[in-house]
Parts: sequence; C-alpha cells; structure tokens
Amino acid sequence: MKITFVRPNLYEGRSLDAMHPLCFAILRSLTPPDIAMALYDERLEPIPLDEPTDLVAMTVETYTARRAYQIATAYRRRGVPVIMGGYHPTFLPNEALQFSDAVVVGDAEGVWSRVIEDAGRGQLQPLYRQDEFPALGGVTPDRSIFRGKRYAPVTLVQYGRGCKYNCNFCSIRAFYGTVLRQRPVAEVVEEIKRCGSRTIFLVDDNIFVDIPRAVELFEALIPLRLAWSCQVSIDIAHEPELVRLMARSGCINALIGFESLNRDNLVQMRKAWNVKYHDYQTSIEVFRNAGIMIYGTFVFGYDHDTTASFDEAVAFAIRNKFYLANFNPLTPTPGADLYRQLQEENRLIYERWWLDPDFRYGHATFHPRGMTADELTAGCLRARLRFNTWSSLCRRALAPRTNLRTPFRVGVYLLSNLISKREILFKQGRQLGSSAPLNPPPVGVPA
Ligand code: B12
Ligand code: SF4
Repeated sequence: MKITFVRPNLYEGRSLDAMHPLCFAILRSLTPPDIAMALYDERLEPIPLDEPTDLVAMTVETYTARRAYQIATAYRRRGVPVIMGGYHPTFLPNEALQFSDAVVVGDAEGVWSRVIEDAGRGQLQPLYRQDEFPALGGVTPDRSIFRGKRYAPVTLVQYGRGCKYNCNFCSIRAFYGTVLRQRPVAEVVEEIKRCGSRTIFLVDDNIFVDIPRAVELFEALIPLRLAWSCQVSIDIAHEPELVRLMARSGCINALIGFESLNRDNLVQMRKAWNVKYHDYQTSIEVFRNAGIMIYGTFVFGYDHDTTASFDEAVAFAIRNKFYLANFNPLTPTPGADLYRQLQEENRLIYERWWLDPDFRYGHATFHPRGMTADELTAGCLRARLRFNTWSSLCRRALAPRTNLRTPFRVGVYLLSNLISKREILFKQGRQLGSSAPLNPPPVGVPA
C-alpha cells in the first residue's frame, strides 16, 4: 500500500514562506514502515496527480479548502480515495465529505492506525473522530518525510496544544476545547537534539498557557544553545523574570497578538488581558530589555475601528521597531464565535468566503460598522505596504538590543522582512484555489 500526503497551497502555485507541515511528520511516525509514503507540498512543487497511489491524505485549513477540494476531485476521478484532516474538516466535516471519502476530526493520534487498517481492507469509514483529548507524548515526528524539500530553514516543534484564552475570532478553542496539554519536556528536548537544527519555531499557540511547565521547558532548553521563536500573549510581560528566562534559553523573537490599540475593540474580541495590560509600551520595553524581537499582529474591522486606525497601528509598530508585523482584516472562520455572530447579524458578504470564486485573499469578508468593506480591504493593504517600505525597514532595524543584536539577528531580520515584503504583493487579491469551478458544487450551509 502507498499513501500520498498532500499539502495544498492557498492557490495553484508556489509560496516563499513554506515551513514543514508538521502534521505529516507525525502521520509518518504513526504509519507502519512497510507502507510506502510520499509527500507533495504545493507551496514547493506541483502535485503529480497521475502518480500511482492507494490513498491520498490531505491537510486542510480554511484558506486552503477550495484548493484542497479541487485537488481531491482530480484524484477521486481517477478512483483514488482521499482522506482529509486538520482545522477545516474538523469544523465542517460534512462540507469536506462532499469532496473526500473520509474525514478525521481533531487529532490524528489515536485514530490514524484505524484509518490505515480500514484503507488497507478497502473499507474506509466516512468519519473518524475521538471525543477525548488524549495526553500528549510517545510520538516523535519523523522528519525524514521532508528530506530533499526546500522549506524555510527553521524546524517546527510543538510542545503543547490548546490555549487558556478564547478570543472570539480564533479557531483554537473550537479545535482543542478547554483542555491544555503538554508533551513531556524530555521528549521535546530529545526531538530537538535529534533534528539537528538549532533554529526552532515552537508552534504552540501560546507557550505560556501553563507557566510552571513553560519554565520547565525553558530551563531544559538553555544547554541546547538554540535560537527559537514562539507565540505569546502580552500578559507575560508582567513577569519580567520569565521573559528574561525565555531569552536566556534562546528565544530571539515572539509573536504577540496586540490586535488593536482600541480598548473597546479588545473588550469586544474578549481579549481581557490585553485590556488589563493596555499599557503596551511597558510590556514592549520588557521584551526589548530582554533582547527579544517582537512580531506584532493587528486585526481590523471591529466596531470601534475607523479609517484612521490603520495608520495609528503602523506608526505604533514602526515606532516600537517591531521586527515584523501583520495587519489583517478580521476574518470569520468556521468554528469561531465571530462567524456565528456575523452570520446572525446578516453581515457576511459571502456565505462561505473560503469556497466563493469571487473572494480574493486579503479582502474583507463582512460589513464592518466603522467603515465600508472596501475601506477595510484597502486600509489593511496600505498598512502592510507602509510597514514594509524600505524606510520603515531601515528605521526598525535601528534597534541594537533586538534586531541588530548579533550578525545572526541581522540576517534573520533582513531575510524575514524581504520574504514578508514579497509575499504581501504576491498573495494580495488572489483567488483561492484555481479558477476552475468546484465540481461537484457544494450544497448546504455550514453549521
Ligand atoms: C506555524 C503556523 C503557521 C506558519 C506556517 C506553518 C507551515 N507549516 O508552513 C505561518 C506563520 C507561515 C502560518 C501562516 C498562516 N496561517 Co497558520 N498556523 C501555524 C500554527 C501556529 C501551527 C501549525 C502547526 O504546525 N501545528 C502543529 C500540527 C501538528 O498540528 P495540525 O496541523 O493541526 O495537525 C494535527 C491535527 O490537526 C491532525 N491533522 C492535520 N492535518 C491532517 C491530515 C490528515 C489526513 C489527518 C488524518 C490528520 C491531520 O493531525 C495532526 C496531529 O494531531 C497553527 C495553529 C496550530 N496550533 O496548529 C496556525 C494556523 C493553522 N494558521 C492559521 C492561519 C489562518 C494562517 C494564515 C491563513 C494567516 C493569514 N491570514 O495569512 C497563513 C497562511 C497559511 C497557509 N495555508 O498557507 C489558522 C488556521 C485556521 C483555520 N480555520 O484554518 C491557525 C489554526 C491559527 C489560528 N489561531 O487560527 N501559519
Ligand atoms: S490568545 Fe491567541 S491562541 Fe489564544 S484564543 Fe486568543 S488568539 Fe487564539
């Protein structure tokens, strides 16, 4: 038996920012070695639809759903069964089943061996799900599946799953529930040692969901002399000792969701800790003093945003010499409370933007209150372009404690900014998937 793993892109064609799709390293390690496996990642290479295979296993996010369904249809026309997993099929299994033979809801661990047995007998079931969130541990991602592929030079490692917060636009709570799980620290350390890379991205949605466990991990990382990145919530800046420990253990940059400079917006998105620590300046200073570069993210379209909000956020990000920043239109994804709310308020522009042939990447998907949808689209693009001008890049570089700290940091700063600058123009305004219609056309309304 041969399984072909497929990672679709947002659209037909390549991207510059492709990192390892970690889920396939996990699936590979859960698959018996006598089963042949191949991986095709459309961000790096075309998908060879004619190559013989017995099962196609795809990972699908909301932004890649349209493209995934098109690729799946091409395989199924040749009689190859397709199974889908990941965020989007977990939230909308019935939609995914219109384009695939089977769907895995939630984590792969605990159900993948059953999928393989059933596929081997030609008896795939439509739905595989585990209703519990089993403890993490005992699975070491097998990265040999990425051999020979030109991914970004950073190794993705997951310590834990889930977030203790529940921002109304975010998919994480809907996917992982309220359960917070971490792998044993020794396993993570062993995995990092074995992968041979010292540049690590800890992909946890919030590395500080459990402070004692985070401290345990950071202390174990100190001897490895890594350069690592992560995502954190801003409340952690009020424990400067912890931030210094992060830095000592090798953290060079942290993605922080600032989201908005407006308090009322933060209340609306349920980001209570950003409201509590609304003095962003003090928090930023804590990271800067520790030598950690900040990747700030902002979202626009909440009720208290106006057309002036974009320039304010860009000025704030440049003034604080953020290493990178993102300025996105608020986008309702299935599974997030925001989607249901906007649907009830009749404010969605598309019933399902992720499948709609008229939707374009970077465009507004709903009618905001403080501006028009077109102003939201244009404001986000303008903010991204302004943040990524050459003069902004030079001004932000002048941060000796963070962006200019070492020659390695300068390299990371320049490379990341150049890739980000190129990707903005490359992605903006593109149709998701290819221009071919979805066949069969999807029926029904998402739950
Ligand atoms: C790292 C990351 C990135 C990296 C890229 C990662 C990469 N591999 O190239 C960067 C920063 C570039 C990025 C970009 C974006 N990202 Co991102 N990203 C993540 C993050 C933080 C970690 C991903 C990861 O490695 N997870 C660890 C693996 C092991 O988990 P997993 O993929 O879920 O897989 C498990 C299960 O889902 C399941 N599974 C998954 N696939 C399959 C397939 C099969 C067949 C089976 C059986 C099981 C299975 O098994 C795995 C093990 O249990 C996630 C959040 C998260 N916690 O996952 C967001 C996340 C996936 N990203 C998200 C988004 C929205 C984006 C962007 C679209 C943002 C934007 N507006 O541009 C872009 C574009 C992404 C794209 N499709 O090209 C959303 C997706 C939400 C959704 N509803 O789809 C997430 C969930 C973040 C969030 N908080 O909402 N991202
Ligand atoms: S803190 Fe981040 S991961 Fe957690 S719910 Fe909010 S946006 Fe999602």
